[in-house]
Amino acid sequence: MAVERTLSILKPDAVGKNTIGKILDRFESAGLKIVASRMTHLTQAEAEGFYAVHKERPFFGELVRFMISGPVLISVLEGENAVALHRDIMGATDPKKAAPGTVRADFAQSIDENAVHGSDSLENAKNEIAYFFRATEVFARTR
Ligand code: RTP
Ligand code: MG
Repeated sequence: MAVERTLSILKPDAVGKNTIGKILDRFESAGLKIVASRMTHLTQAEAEGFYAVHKERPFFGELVRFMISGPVLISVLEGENAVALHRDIMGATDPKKAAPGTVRADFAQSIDENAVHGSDSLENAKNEIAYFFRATEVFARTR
């Protein structure tokens, strides 16, 4: 397996419920390293651009409104098989269908407010990381 990087966003519900540390602990405990991280409050244009792939879907307006409803914590996670590993830790999109012990089962309320975003492919991860971080803001972890 190869070392990969993936983009993780702790969404406004997770930040609002003061569960940043508990969720990041799941990622670190699984062996993923945080190699970049920033708290920000997304603008409407940033959220629309980030989720542009969904712009024709009926939930797009609600998704963007939710994503700009409060600050988010955007991180780059690095590790073996990071894209799929992070998705496994997150659990299914709908928390009612998410496996026990996953972040969405334990911290999310609904399919609309589901605590965390994770890149769904290596190619999308590269694009999503570049959307939010300059190369100089992502750090090698050598110790
Ligand atoms: P994410 O992109 O946020 O990591 O979530 P995901 O891959 O698990 O799900 P995706 O299909 O990419 O959908 C993005 C976000 O849109 C909302 N959604 N609502 N009401 C619905 O049927 C529906 N489907 C998706 C969710 O908040 C989802 O995280
Ligand atoms: Mg997605």
